[in-house]
Amino acid sequence: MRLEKNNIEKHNQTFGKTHRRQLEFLMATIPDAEKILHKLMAFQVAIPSWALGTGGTRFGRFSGGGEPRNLEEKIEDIGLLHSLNGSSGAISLHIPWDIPENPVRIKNLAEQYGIRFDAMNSNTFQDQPGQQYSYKFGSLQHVKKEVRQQAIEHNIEVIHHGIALGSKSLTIWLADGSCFPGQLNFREAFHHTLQGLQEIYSALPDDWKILVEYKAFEPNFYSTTVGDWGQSLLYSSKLGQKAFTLVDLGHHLPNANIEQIVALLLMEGKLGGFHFNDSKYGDDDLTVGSIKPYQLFLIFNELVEGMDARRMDHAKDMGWMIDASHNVKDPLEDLLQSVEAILVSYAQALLVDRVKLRAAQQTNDVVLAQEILQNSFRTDLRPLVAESRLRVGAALDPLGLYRSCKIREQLIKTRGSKTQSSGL
Ligand code: RM4
Ligand code: MN
Ligand code: MN
Repeated sequence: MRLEKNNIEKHNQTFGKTHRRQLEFLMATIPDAEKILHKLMAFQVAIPSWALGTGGTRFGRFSGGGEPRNLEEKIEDIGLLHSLNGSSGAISLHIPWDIPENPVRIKNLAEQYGIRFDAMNSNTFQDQPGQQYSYKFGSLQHVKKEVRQQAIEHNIEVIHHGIALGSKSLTIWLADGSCFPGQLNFREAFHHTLQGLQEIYSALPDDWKILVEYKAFEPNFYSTTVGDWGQSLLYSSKLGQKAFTLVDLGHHLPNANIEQIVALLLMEGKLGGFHFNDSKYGDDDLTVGSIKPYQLFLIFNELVEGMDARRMDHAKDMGWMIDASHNVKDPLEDLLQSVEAILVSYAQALLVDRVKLRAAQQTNDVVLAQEILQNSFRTDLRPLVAESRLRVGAALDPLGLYRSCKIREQLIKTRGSKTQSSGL
């Protein structure tokens, strides 16, 4: 289904007066408000094709109704999100969960919704029907050459799917590792993995990037072969200029200082992509900003600072994606909340007075430095984010409009109450 333009216009008219009152104050008190607005309008966050249905844990999955049954319906759902918030104009595909059987048709369909293809994701963490060798003991790290070769070929096939769709990057997340001491020779596992990545790298078109994602644990619980940002940086440095590290917020050990990791990776020119989610414990994949919004702001603060230092384009020079699992919420509502949290934190980071912060740092004024950061974090910039939506023709209150239009009910009517999407 599509959201009619006049539905959005009516909604924006109804809430326009209150919005203008709230906005006026911000515009009058923030000198750079217009600049921030333009950056917000340009910012797009990719939606993963595997997160449009209900997710689950290994204990169960409680599917909702109206889930997309194929790639076309997933694109339709992202189209809905994008028309509501104007910031979800990209999709990230996981192969083989979402193989585009007819890439030309899929590409055209996405274009109709204003959606482009962000990073492609390979999958060597599950065995697929008909697959010759098992990944039970890893893929690129595997002790057997034929298993490694199969994983390499899969990744090259994913690159080819991506080329047909106009994607420009490949994200590799490996579940490789070991569950028990003694199971693996760490150096050998590293070398096999590096060799595999090098072969994949050599199949990469010149204008592509390869993003090496790390994760501390799960599904392996003793060691992970790309376990942290140091290991990922080692691989991406050895691979070359087209290789970067990808940070997924849920992939660290508890209390890791992710903002510092981000700052140093940017300093090295090696941060290429980002997966947003939130967590209390590990890779919980909860709604962005739902547990630790201050940490999200601090991370954005370093992203803005570090990208500006390298004169990077915030919207174009990084792969931004949500990587969450929606186990108890309507996936589309959850995604709307996540995108909102991302934009609010981004706006707050743009608000930080960098000149004053630098002066406070240089005089060791710890108190003032904290005040500067917290002043930005505690400023309610939601009206500015809403204004950026208004200016691109999206809704002032995407979640409110989603509910008042009864979108989920309509999706259930057309797709049925017992559908299940491919994905996690
Ligand atoms: C992993 C990781 C990857 C994602 C898979 C589904 O934990 O976050 O990015 O593709 O989950
Ligand atoms: Mn991820
Ligand atoms: Mn994850």
